Amino acid sequence: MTAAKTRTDYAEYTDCTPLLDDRKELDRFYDEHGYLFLRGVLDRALVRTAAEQMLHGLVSLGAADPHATLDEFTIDSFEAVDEVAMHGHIKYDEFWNSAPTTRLFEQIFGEEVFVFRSTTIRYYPSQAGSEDPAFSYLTPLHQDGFYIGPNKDFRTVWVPLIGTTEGTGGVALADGSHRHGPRDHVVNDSFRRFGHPVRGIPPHFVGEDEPLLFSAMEPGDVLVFHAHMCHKSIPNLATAPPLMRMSMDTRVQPAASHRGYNALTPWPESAKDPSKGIMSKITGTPTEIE
Ligand SMILES: O=C(O)CCC(=O)C(=O)O
Repeated sequence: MTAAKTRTDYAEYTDCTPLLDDRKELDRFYDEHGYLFLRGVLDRALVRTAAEQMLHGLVSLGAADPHATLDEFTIDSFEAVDEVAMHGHIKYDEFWNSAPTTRLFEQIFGEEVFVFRSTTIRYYPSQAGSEDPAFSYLTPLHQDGFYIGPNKDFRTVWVPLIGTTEGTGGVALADGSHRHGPRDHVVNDSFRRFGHPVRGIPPHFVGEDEPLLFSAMEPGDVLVFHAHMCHKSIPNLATAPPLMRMSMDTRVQPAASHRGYNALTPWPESAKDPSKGIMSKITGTPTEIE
């Protein structure tokens, strides 16, 4: 069995901000490494608004103290909060499709883009002091392209709403792992979506030459990665202070590309539709419930 990695085992993401105005170098880095880490490029006021909307949602649903502030608040449990109701509080489509965000996405892609209607919102409290930590909502190693399609020319866009630290965790990327294309995913009972076990990549399927990367991020930073990038959640085990991890992620693709189920279906709609198998909720491919 492979031992769990400690935080210090992660190398840092490379800061690609200086490449943003250099089309050739930006594309060269993305082709080689499968990601772009850009610092301070999103409109901070818009990020702050989304963070406040998330806090407001948590207060409205009784999960956070009404006097809470973004700098110090926490909640008891991610799973106890009604995730579908939370989606009604966060105006992420306005955020993703705002003029400054669109300009940035077009600069990254070098062409007009379409932002998926499905966004995942994450408000994870620290489980550092918990006697029985439950992380089944976190993602094991996987490629978004395994779940999402049919076209694989989308990129995942991952945005922290408040600062992330080594303690609060976030997302770890296996550097350059997109270059080998799709990998086998096996059923993993500790990874559940909509209450069902779903597939992930066993850690030994990722090579020594694909080191896991992770860096703390600030509001305004963005991480963009390839549909075949192997990546996984890093749990929130923050102490002193036990800060929340608050982030959201969506997928963005060239405007002219085919639009699959995930591109066109808001998350709450797919989560509520009992007629679809778990895979079709995520991918739009009508396969069996696992
Ligand atoms: O934010 C996380 O914990 C994981 C993100 C992820 O797996 C994804 O964006 O596909």
